[in-house]
Amino acid sequence: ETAANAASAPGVTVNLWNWNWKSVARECTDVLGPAGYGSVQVSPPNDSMSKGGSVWWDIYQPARYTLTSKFGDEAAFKNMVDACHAAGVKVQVDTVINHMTGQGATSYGGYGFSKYNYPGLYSSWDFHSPTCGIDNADYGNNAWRVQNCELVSLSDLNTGSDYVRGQIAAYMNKLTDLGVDGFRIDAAKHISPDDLGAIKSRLKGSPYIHQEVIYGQGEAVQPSQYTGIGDVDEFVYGRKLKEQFTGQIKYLQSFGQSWGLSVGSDKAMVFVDNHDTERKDASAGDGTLNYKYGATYKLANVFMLAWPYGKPNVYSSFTWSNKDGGPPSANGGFVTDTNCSNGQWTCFDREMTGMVGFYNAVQGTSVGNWTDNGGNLIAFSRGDKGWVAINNENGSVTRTFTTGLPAGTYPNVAGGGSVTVNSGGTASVTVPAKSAVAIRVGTSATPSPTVTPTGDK
Ligand code: LM2
Ligand code: CA
Repeated sequence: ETAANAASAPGVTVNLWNWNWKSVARECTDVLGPAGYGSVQVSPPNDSMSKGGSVWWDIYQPARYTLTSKFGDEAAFKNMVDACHAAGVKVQVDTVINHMTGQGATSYGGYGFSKYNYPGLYSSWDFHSPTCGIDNADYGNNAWRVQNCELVSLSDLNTGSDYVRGQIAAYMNKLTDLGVDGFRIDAAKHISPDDLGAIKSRLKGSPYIHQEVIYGQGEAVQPSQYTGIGDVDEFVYGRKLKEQFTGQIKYLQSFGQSWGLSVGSDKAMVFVDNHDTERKDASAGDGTLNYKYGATYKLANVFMLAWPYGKPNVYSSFTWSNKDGGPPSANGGFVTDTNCSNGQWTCFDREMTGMVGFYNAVQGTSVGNWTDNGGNLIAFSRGDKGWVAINNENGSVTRTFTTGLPAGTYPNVAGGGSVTVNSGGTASVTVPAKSAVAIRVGTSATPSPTVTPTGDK
């Protein structure tokens, strides 16, 4: 990282996917800032095609760059950015710049458009033409078609054009002016690195950039082609964690780029799941764990925040049974406030707050004291700053572990209870089934309450 870039280093990112701006603001103040999350990633804030609340994916069909989305208007967006900054949390925006709509005629902001015609913004000549559709076979052998033809019939912007680059950069610079610190580039695989580099060169400041370039073995477009522009969303990471956490996690001792990850640790944004992968069939090779895996999902996230690889991105969104179904909404699809107690939202960010503190405390250390039980229990330390045990077994495990931490009593930041480390750095710990114990410096355990016998009644 250059000195200029260091200012926008994201820390632990949390993807509050499909949360409205008011709810993101409140979460920054009440939860994310106090927990030490470095940044929040929010959904596309621009005006989009509207399916009236029936689906989530209308937000991936931009109608124009005005900030009138189903998540709130520009004033609400600005309030959110300010609230997050006041809480010490940076803001990353999901930007959809490869394409416009493939269908629809009305937007959340009440703007009229048709495919290839967005009054005041783009007309038919701003799109790649003659038009073509990306075929599955193209991914294997034709980078040009992957980047110049239409992805699922979405009108493909001619990102080689000076005018189009100017409009996209103006949109992103407007976000920067509103205080935004970084961008996820949606469908980056479908924009040539040359075009994306040219757009980046027009951006103000030095925003943090991570690009959605989904790795596929032997494909014509590879994530490594984009690392000169910024970080890449590392899709192999979540696929591998799913394999291990539904198998034997002892193998994770050697987890790293040699496992076939598509980019190096310093270029990777990593995640257990995102909105696309959580919806893949459980049997799909490119699917991941998701919130429906319960304790196993949580353990994989504990591992992500404890193991030094890439920049972690925790995912927190709404619960679903229908893969297309939209988030809780009212009045024609406007997303309603996140409610963490009605079962409609996962609020998973709240389950990881202790591990965010762990991540922050162990930066700059390496893994030591690895141990496993030959199966589904692993433990390791991070220098003399933190130690974690992850028990993916169906039964509890009790052992004496070498933690590497100074003697003391530490609260378990991955769950409840506390651990007492003796002067030799060892501790006898019982790790319950499907749970984790994580301790770190900089915390102090509340002394165990003195148990007062109540006597017989
Ligand atoms: C992405 N990354 O590259 C997003 O992460 C992903 O969620 C988006 O697809 C995709 N690229 C385009 O931004 C989603 C969704 C698609 C949906 C599109 C556009 O997974 O199913 O496509 O958004 O809304 C839908 C229909 C599809 C139709 C298309 C265009 O499902 O059948 O294609 O709209 O009308 C004819
Ligand atoms: Ca394209």
